[in-house]
Amino acid sequence: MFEYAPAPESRSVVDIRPSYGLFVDGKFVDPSDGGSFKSVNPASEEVLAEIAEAGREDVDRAVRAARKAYEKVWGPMSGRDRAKYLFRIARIIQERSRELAVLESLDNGKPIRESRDVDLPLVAAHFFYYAGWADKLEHSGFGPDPRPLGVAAQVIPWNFPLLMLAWKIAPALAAGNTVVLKPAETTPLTALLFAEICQQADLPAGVVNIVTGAGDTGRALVEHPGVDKVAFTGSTEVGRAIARAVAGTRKKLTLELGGKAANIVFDDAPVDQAVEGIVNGIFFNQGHVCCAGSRLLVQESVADEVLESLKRRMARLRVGDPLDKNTDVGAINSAEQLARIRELSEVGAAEGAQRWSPPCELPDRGFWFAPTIFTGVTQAHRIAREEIFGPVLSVLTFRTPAEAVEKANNTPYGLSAGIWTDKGSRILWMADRLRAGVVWANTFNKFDPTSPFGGYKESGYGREGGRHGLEGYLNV
Ligand code: TXE
Repeated sequence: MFEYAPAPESRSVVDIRPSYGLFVDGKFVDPSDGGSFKSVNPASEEVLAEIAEAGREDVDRAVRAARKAYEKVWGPMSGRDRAKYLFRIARIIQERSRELAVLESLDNGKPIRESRDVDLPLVAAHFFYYAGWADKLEHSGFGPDPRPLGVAAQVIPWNFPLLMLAWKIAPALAAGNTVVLKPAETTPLTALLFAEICQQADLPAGVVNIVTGAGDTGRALVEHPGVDKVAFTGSTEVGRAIARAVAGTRKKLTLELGGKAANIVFDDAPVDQAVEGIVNGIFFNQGHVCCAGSRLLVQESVADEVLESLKRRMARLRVGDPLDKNTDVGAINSAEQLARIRELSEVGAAEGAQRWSPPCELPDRGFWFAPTIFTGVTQAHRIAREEIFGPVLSVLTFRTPAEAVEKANNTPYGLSAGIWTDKGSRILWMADRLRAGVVWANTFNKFDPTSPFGGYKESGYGREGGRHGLEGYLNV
């Protein structure tokens, strides 16, 4: 057992205020009914700040501010001027990336190595990338006069708080829309720091509005009649509720929902490389990843070898203090998510799969779950079908490529898949048949602002990233 005490040097780079208001029309304001909630560090259960809870009246104020900014300033502005603001935001993000990374790790629980080396560079890259589009929309195959949609309502989850914000806000602004964004209730802090960055960049008031709160705030936002576009990333269940709320209105909708990706290892794959890919696929960000490789499909002839090597590798994973640069697996984001992971893990054991975790000391405070694998899993098991959204891998085997395809596609989801093989022709054969929005070959969890991302089936619809991501915010 160890007492979680964040390294003082890292902690001091962020200046967390005791309380935060809502960011509406360029200013931090108090919520109309004074409601608030707490944001907690999941690694220590320490309260980080008191956060304003937006009610319907506050959401209305934010949507009106976004409408006014859209009609008076941002909509009529030239793409070239919009680009200047986006480039300025991108540069400030780079300049303040250490602060943003530490704050993200404190609020979310993810290892600093990931927030510093993965999330933050990608956040800046998205703003740079979409800044480059803002003055080129007329010359890029969108037709003669592509127009923004208007006011975008954006609701995001807690697993990549700032990166999901960037995926949503950067293309929306580049295309000329204004936004009201609601971060997840467990991870509002980097969105609020982003609001300060908008002020620092002199972004015109009302172009970006941040309303904090839980599901009721999100519901008020997506149901608001002044909204032209709804973009949501989160659970399939809430995605369905949002699709129902938006049906029959003029609002356009993009949904990025859950996943249950197969990471498929063939017998000709280099074992060490595949094992790194399996570990990255499921233990990156504690498995709180919609495209996590949460089902390992391993060819029967190499299953024992791959599993032995995987267990040896897992025994070397360091679980603990998210601010320690040596940490591989951080804290689970919330008590609720930990309860969900524990419940499904118990179901897996009760249904007869064999559970294994490396010996691993977990801190006594905070929310933690040891990296876990289940072997002997069949397709009927719930842990093979349901999204666990934690550091838990379900292992299945296959004999032929056709069987691998059949098993990989046997899921209501279709967000991503991975293939590990030495044969190029097999990669193409598999990729043609896998019903997943992203298929990685001999790598996993690779993201780039130039690539569209999104799902088949219950993983949602619409694409984010690349030029396709802009289409979701344009009338062409
Ligand atoms: O998600 P929610 P939760 C999956 C994952 C996880 C499960 C539950 O399996 O275990 O969902 O997580 C807002 N109208 N994913 O409960 O509730 C909410 O405030 C409008 C996968 O945290 O979907 C938050 O901002 N908004 C996923 C956001 O929706 C509503 C990422 C997501 O929360 C709302 C997260 C409503 N009625 C969870 N209810 C992924 N695809 O990456 C809630 N919200």
